[in-house]
Amino acid sequence: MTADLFDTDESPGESRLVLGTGAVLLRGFARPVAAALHEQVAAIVRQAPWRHMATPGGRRMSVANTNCGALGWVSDARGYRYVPVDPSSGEPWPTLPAVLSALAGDAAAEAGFAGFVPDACLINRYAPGTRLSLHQDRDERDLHAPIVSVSLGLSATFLWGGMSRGDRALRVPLHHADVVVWGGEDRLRFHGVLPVPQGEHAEWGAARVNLTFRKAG
Ligand code: MD6
Ligand code: FE
Repeated sequence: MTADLFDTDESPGESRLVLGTGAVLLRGFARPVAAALHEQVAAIVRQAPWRHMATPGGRRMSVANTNCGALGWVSDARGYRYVPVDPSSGEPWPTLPAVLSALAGDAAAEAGFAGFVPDACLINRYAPGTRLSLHQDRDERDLHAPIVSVSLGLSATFLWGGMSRGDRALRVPLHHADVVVWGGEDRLRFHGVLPVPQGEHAEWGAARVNLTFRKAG
């Protein structure tokens, strides 16, 4: 299958693309709260600024990130894990704003995961040219909870792979305000992001920002 299959003009309004038994892309789902998300992310970044964490192998991650919520995802020489305190400041991560947790809960319910209450929101920022290589998300304690992923700013191509790293990956364009929810049988799918194309977004500038909501603890 090719990306072109999905790369249609679906506006106006929303549509959904089923990616698996436990995974769905909700096009434009975050649009009603997009301006509020921009304000809230700006406030979070004032408290817990963007940083480039070190990989366990000692390289600098090209994606910049920060967190909000009771737990934040960090990477360093000791590995990947969730911690309650921002290692850069020694302070707790900024609290998860209500507009963010409501969006995550609504999207999860829309995808069939009622009652999702995230305790962690990882916020990734991709400058043009930045990519995220194929990986699985398995640092969360409870792999039964889904993950809700909100794309903001510049568009990018999402790689939606299989259960093994070598499985062929589907290329799915993700645009501003798109939300992907996945859990269940699809929770451990390999996934990644191709290098983000150059561009300028009216609200977010030359960046793609991705929020992933998890139940980490
Ligand atoms: C991104 N997202 O879209 C990277 N992981 O920028 C992820 O790595 C991711 O979107 C788990 C669940 C949803 C995701
Ligand atoms: Fe991931």
